[in-house]
Amino acid sequence: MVKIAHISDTHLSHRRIRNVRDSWKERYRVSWIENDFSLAFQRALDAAIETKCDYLVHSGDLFDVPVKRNTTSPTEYARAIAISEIRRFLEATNFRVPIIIIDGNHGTYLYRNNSTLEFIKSAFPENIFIATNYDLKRAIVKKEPLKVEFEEINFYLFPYLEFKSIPKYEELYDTWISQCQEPEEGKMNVAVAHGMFKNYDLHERLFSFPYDYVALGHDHQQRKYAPNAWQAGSTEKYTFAERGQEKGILEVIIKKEKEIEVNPIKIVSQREMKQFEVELSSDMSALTVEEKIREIVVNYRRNFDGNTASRIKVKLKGKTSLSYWWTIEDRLAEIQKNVLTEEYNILEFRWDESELKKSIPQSLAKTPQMDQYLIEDPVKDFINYLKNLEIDDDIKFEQYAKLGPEIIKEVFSEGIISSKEEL
Ligand SMILES: [Mn+2]
Repeated sequence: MVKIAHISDTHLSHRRIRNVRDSWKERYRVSWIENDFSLAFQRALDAAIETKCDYLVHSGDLFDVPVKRNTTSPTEYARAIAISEIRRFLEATNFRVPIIIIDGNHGTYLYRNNSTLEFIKSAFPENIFIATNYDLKRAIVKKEPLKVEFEEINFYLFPYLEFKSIPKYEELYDTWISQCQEPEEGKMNVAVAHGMFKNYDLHERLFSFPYDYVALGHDHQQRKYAPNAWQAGSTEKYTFAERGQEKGILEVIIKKEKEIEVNPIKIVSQREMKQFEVELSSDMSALTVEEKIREIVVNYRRNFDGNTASRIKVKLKGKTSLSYWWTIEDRLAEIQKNVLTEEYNILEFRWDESELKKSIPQSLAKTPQMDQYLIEDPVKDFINYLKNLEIDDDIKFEQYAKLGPEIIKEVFSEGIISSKEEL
């Protein structure tokens, strides 16, 4: 029997800049939200110690940054927490538990050949085994496996890869998995991967092999993907979409007769993350809307305390007119300014108007609307949209027709995410 503690998406060094109170837990050192993620990491490792596991697996996004083109490095505070917490884990387990960590889409300089996992590895070279995005690319090119082998168990590693971005990539990746990542007979075999089907960054091929367990990361909701595959979920709420989710880690027991047992272990955060819905109608004045929102925030009117302050989102629904909306937006900005002060126990205040329908005056409504297009085939739709605009200048038309699709491809290459917040 082998016991694995599976944790994921700890996003250390996660910071929010917009819509949050400019307040620090320790001035110029660590902000409150960043501290939440540090505490969650600490709790996750506490839970892992409790399981008395034989191996600790982290399935990606240990650090929140760098991400995509944002090459910001993790904060020094987050780096120190990572090292000191891992040391604490190793000491508590007498340096007997190997730690396996893979790169996600966060914490890695995707366009450079570096990962933040490298300094973690160099701090504990005997105990930590990593696989970076770069290691994966190299393994694919050299047609070599990417795995860590122990006497009784092999770990096959699948750091994050956007294999769908180029058809050739997908083919190469598929071939590589089939040829290099096959489980070994007579041993226990575990795959560790960062990706989810919804985003097309998790390869089906992984599920064609009889791995005893597939430790998944990237999906912040803890859940079972297949009888032998689980997403551990994030350790702290990252977006408001996660406000109702239970966070935690997984204890995975693999038995000789190839039967697995997966036990979720909860991690509880002290921070409240709450969403309020406000329904608007076309005849509702900005003043009425303001009053409705003031009725919500008044319940938080007490001295600010960073340990217990809430993260609040107001979701606006229904209808309004565009001219009302401009005033409402001004009011919202005013309310935000008011509540992110010492007088309210609010850490974050934001609003979301993505589901609010704003009607525009007839005079402005003559031209076709961009949002009626870009649905089926964004590039083709864009050309149709251009035609409908009846642009007289041929040169301009050609320029738009050339530039537009390039921009669309760039924007949509990341996939369309319904919420404005990103994972
Ligand atoms: Mn991720």
